[in-house]
Amino acid sequence: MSEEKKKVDPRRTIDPAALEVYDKNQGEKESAYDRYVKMQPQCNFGRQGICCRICLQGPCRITKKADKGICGAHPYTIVARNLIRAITGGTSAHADHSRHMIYTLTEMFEGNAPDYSIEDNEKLYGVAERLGMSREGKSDDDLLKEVWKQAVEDFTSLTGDPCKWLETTVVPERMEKFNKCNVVPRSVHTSIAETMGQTHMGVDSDPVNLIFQGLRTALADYTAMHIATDISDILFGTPKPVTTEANMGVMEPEMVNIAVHGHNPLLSEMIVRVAKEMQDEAKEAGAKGIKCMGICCTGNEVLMRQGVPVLTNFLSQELPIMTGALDAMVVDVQCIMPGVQAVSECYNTRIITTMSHSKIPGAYHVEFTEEHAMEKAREVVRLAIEAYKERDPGKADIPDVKHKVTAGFSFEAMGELLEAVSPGAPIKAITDAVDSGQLRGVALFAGCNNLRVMHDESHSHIIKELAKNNVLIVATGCAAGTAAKLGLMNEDAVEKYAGDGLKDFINKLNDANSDKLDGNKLPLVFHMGSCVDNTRSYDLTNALAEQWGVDVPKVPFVATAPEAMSEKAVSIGSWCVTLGIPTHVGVVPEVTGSALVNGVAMQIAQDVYGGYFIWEEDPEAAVGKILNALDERSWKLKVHKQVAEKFETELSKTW
Ligand code: BF8
Ligand code: SF4
Repeated sequence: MSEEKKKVDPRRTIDPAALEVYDKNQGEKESAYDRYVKMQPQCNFGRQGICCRICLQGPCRITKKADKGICGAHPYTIVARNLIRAITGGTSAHADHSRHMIYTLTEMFEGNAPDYSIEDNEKLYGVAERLGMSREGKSDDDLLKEVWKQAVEDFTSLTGDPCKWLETTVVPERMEKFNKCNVVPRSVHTSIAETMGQTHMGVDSDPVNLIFQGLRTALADYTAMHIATDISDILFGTPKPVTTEANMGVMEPEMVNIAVHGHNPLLSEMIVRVAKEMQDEAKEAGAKGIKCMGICCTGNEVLMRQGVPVLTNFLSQELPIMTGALDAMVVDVQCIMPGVQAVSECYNTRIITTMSHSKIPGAYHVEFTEEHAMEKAREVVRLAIEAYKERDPGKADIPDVKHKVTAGFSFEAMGELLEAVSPGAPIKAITDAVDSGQLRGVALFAGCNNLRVMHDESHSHIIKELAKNNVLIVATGCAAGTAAKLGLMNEDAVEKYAGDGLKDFINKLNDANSDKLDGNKLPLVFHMGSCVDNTRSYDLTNALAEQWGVDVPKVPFVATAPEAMSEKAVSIGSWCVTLGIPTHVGVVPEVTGSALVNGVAMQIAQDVYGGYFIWEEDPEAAVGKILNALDERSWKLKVHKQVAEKFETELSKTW
């Protein structure tokens, strides 16, 4: 290959705002786009998962000459261990987030978190009821304490009892399957510790046993995520439809612009609240006011509950700083590129870290505490106002790109919308539409951005094509970020991209719900929240299974992570498969070095759990494979229903 051909173009995005900022700064300030090019070519051993660094004799790389590690580990052991350690990394990150939510409740009960309280009693009642707790004779605080106790138990138990959050959110057939396959997690922390122990040098070398432990850990991940979402809703409110805007054009040259970035809503919720109170302080500093906006999943959290505009998603997180108009970027945990600090030093942006275990050298640090949450939030906003005073107004150059966004579709909000067209059995609105052929199924867009593929392109292409083919689309995380930034999360996109069936389905919902939408209409892509909220979409899948009276592997529901990047995406994908969902990943993970492990992911998983992975990097080909997966399920469902009717028997439980 000639040198010329090997060159990678760093303009690896289709986001017009990102491209504009990148082009204006090219060569001067480095971003991930440039670093990706410098990193080429990347190591193929790592890419295939056949590099082992688990003990200090390594790295052991599998080659034709050396077909086993120094200890004798086969490639299948090395690949399986690497894979399940990635699942454990993701689970640990979600557990970190979820544990923080639980810890905040602990502090509340002890009177050490005065700024937090129960915001959504109905959600508390719903969660308690699901967990089998009676409300009788209990105050809300008592009930919350009981929920908290169960959450602590699900996190720490050493006994064989299944995690309650898992057991109570899946159809019984799934639990039977998990019990049979011995993948029921004892608790979140136990699963993490078990996997690290099991993958230590010289412990488990059986790839299937290792993978099953990985799946147990993935189910622990699901448990931790569901707990995090439930507690967030109880403390901050369950999202309802809300309309705002997205992409870098949401910054305003004469405002104090603050981006909240990361994942944890505990501080960002407070920042958004105090920013509303501190408008006068900003005005005294010469600004017109304060504008908060979000990046990554902290952004999704405050978008869903407070209608805070979306600034950008993961891959372009350094670029808003390069506009010269961003006064502060407040970060908590996860998916924060250390690179933001170096860029901020060329401008007037203050990077403010807020968590004791997530610091960046050179950044400001305002340590968040539950006890002084509002006070800390004020401190952060004040730093942003100070930065605004020093900003050179002539240098702010904001791309004129933004789109209307309607978000806020929690499982409960979806239920309310559907209830209006199908009273008493809301989910039937979807199952009927699939049964009649109006909808071809449901697809969840989840996951990140990854420079291995063009930023935002796979998301946007697959969304448009599935919509054209009448697939109902829900989204979370940075996939939802793409849809928001590129104008796919509003009513105009329905007109432009939806096939006739999907259009009719959405319009029927619009007509029945006009009172709830503040004069707006429903979007093409329904935003279900941050990555941790992927469990909301599983609640939807589970409700579909219950409505049809089948196990999840018969439900025409597909998950897709076209631009997956993080270990969290690996753990989410793994629980999706274990819970029975076909899961497309648009960036082939590091498993191809073992035909056995790859085969388990793509085929054996289907035989055992009903869910399976589809690796497909080409977005066009991915559309075909996703539609096939949906069609196969709808067809089987129809055939099984016809057989049950004809012979007056129960609906077959197999898939
Ligand atoms: O948890 S989608 S890049 S921000 S990991 Fe990260 Fe991926 Fe974005 Fe949210 Ni999820
Ligand atoms: Fe090599 Fe085995 Fe050590 Fe891995 S555990 S680095 S394969 S010797």
